[in-house]
Amino acid sequence: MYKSSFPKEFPKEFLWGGATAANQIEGAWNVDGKGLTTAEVVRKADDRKKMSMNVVDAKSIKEATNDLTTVNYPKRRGVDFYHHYKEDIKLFAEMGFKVFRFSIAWARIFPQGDEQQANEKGLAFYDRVLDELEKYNIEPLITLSHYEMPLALTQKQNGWLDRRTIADFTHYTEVVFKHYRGRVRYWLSFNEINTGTWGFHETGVVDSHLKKQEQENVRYQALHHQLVASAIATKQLHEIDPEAKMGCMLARMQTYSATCKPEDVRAAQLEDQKNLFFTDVQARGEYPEFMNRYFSENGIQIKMAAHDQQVLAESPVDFVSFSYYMTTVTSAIAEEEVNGNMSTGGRNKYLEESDWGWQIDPVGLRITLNEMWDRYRKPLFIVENGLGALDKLESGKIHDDYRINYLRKHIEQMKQAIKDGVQLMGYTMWGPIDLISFSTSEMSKRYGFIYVDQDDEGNGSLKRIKKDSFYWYKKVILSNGEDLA
Ligand code: BGP
Repeated sequence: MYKSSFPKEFPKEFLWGGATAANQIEGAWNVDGKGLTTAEVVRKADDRKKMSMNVVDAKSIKEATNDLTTVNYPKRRGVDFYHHYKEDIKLFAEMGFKVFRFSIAWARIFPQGDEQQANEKGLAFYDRVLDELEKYNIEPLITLSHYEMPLALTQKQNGWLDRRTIADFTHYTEVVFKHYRGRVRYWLSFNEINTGTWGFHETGVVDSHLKKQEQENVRYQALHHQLVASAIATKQLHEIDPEAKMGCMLARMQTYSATCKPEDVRAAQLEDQKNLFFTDVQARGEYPEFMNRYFSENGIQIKMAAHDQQVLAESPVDFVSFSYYMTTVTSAIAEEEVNGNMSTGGRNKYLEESDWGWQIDPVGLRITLNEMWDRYRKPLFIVENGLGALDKLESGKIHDDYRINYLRKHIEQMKQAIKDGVQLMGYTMWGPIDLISFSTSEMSKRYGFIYVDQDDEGNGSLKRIKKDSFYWYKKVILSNGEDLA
């Protein structure tokens, strides 16, 4: 009889851990030579249920650069990981982390983005972080660009819209690959690259004055430059550190069809294709035909250099990573919209929502994993998933059963997907320590196993407190995903 060789449980070497980003945890925005970043000029949201990420223009940047406080710009203060990293990594180690995902702030290494000489103090900070991780045998997973870049590059050349940014970025990547050679096995190029279709926070391009179609054109152009830069970085990494692996990173958002009407199913398929397009390029090395068609039918013209297609084809990524928070629904006719981390979409009446209106869909994770595995046949890595919630401190404790429930249900579905034959490398839940929210820059939207005493205005002792979920995740890791009770 035929016997399956696929594992029935989490593989022994499965990488359990947590994920963060420099601009949401580090703080220390103006010390040790660091330059100002694009994330640090985005004001916190006035309405916490709305995105604050796309209201940046020349005027707001000017206002931000004249304001040297952190009150309106919370990503400047983060949760001061810059000075608490030893304590925080010790807590991650206590939970048994096998991997810690964090990003390097490009502007710590190259404050203006285009210097020849790197800022030694910036390189030294991440050396200290790596020393600490090595002490506890925690594998680093580093994102090269997580929703920020040196602001100077926006001011000088409008961020990724300018082709010169490719050279600036690949100078930075060459320097960090050489400097950290042998110490980092897993790298990611651009965080949630697809969200560049939503503008400034990912591309560093000021385009709010443009009409919609022109904006779309500009964004896909900037993203083309990132796709090329990502392929060049992959090639560099393989040459500089042959043991190391490069992954791409997508905000994966499966789109369901609102009905079984074929027109609706087709509308959902197109949404899905537009989402997967980025991973198609990064994992398969070429622009898919459906996207070329979409560009030509929508008046989008992407300028490519003669050798770009070859560069993309030469260096596909080694593994495919993605964030997973929700699924959406679409139909040929627009429906009621709900919130989400990158886009809005139709409401799914079968699903519950988080306090921020994000639809919770654990089974969707199994579907996503199966589809991604079928499409790419490259190892998958879930590098973000989690629940942003309002936590209450009660006599020094946080009883966050809602978070445990959310994570448990998603991990159960991961296990199902592994049994379906999906090759899954690891899972880094988002925000193992409370941090500044990406979309609203508030502190009260908390994801962590570890509570940080800081409010939305930045008041608080920054004391770290273990939540109930801290002890739960420790058990999950210790039992390699078997004990989810
Ligand atoms: C992803 C981003 C993260 C992040 C997370 C949660 O889109 O990669 O940086 O913060 O979503 O989003 P939020 O902080 O807005 O709740």
